[in-house]
Amino acid sequence: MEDKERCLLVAVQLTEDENENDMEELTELVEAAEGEVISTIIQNRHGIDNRYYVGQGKVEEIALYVKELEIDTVIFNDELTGSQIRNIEEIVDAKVIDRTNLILDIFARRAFTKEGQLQVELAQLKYSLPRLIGSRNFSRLGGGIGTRGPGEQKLEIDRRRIKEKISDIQSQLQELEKVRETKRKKRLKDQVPIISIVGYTNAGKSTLLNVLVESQYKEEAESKKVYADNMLFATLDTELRSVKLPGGKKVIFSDTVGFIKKLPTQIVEAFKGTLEEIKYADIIIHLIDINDENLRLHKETTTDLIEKITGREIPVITVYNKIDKISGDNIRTISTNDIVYISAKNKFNIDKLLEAIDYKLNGNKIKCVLRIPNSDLKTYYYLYENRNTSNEKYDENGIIFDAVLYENERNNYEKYIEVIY
Ligand SMILES: Nc1nc2c(ncn2[C@@H]2O[C@H](COP(=O)(O)OP(=O)(O)OP(=O)(O)O)[C@@H](O)[C@H]2O)c(=O)[nH]1
Ligand SMILES: [Mg+2]
Repeated sequence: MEDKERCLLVAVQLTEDENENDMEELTELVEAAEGEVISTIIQNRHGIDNRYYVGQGKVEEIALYVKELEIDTVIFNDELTGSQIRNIEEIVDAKVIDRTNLILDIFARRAFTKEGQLQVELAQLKYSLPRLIGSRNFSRLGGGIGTRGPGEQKLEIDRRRIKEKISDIQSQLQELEKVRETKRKKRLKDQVPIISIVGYTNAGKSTLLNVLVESQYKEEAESKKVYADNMLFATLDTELRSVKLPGGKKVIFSDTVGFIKKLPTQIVEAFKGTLEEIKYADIIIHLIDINDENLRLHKETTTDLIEKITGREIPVITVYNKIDKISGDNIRTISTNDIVYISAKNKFNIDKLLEAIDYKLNGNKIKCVLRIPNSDLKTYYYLYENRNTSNEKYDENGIIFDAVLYENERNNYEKYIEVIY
């Protein structure tokens, strides 16, 4: 097995910052990029140093650490300018990358679709463009974290070629966007509501989608599952799955790329198409890991990004996940139609969540017995496909069955209703 890249993490702690938590997240990011964190340096400062990000003395200290601990890569917790990278590399004998670079690297590893790969490449090119001039070390980077992906050799070509490449990718992405647009229009025409599962990375979005798929598709369930794993940014592409609500109406659930604090602007721009899918949601499920130590901060990050991306008010259901990991008395877990507590892993309260969505979209339901004459069997077939029906019995006049109707459509079926429970 190949040895893991030995990484040293560096952050500046501004006054009253929550930087220690940041370092945990940066460590997880390094792990997602298959590197190993050897040590961590945090410097308390009032501001960021223009030349070195940390103070010059600190850079010299870093250089010593690098020698002593045989560090391959020094990773800074903020985005560095080209000249900061250059200045640090003059003192430190290791590859120097920043948080954005690291996230881009993880994205490059996880992009499997054509669109995902193009988006990552676009983000990488946009990141490298302002950092090209005078950077002596791009060719020295060799390989490893921060140099991988579709854009890797392109760092050496000149600005003009990069700009050409950027516009080429942008037009390819526009073509793909048209395909997406066509599909979206069809969904709108079919009036199938979209429920977008949104949340911080690793909250359990893909696991939730898989549980929904499992509950509804029998033999085909395996083939419809998406990738879920305990790592940051397991998902990069948007996946859509059709699911029936308790009343029988169909909706489409979407699972997409997770959010993170300081999500690089290059990523937000390049993944615009993917992220903007949530703009068309009828309901957003904001999924939160209830055990998250930085729950409040991560919740705010997600809420801010949702607002930024959608630019309009979309009903949100806040869903706390992984409640199997907390002991029973620690938390009030009374679910409502706005807040639902679930365990995607243990399939707990998934029915509650579906009920909440059904209620928000369609209102109250009534259970009734319907009698439909032979002359209007098409109404029965419609209900069979689009509502929950059961206990069908036929006689010479027609069909009698149990059905779930939505209160707001009761008038349409009034003449067929025999009993209301
Ligand atoms: N204990 C527990 N673990 C869960 C639950 N739901 C998800 N997980 C675990 O959390 C990890 C992340 O799950 P994912 O579904 O990949 O998370 P995600 O939100 O899709 O993450 P990204 O795609 O990386 O943004 C996996 O190891 C899951 O098994 C849960 O209800 N309880
Ligand atoms: Mg996922």
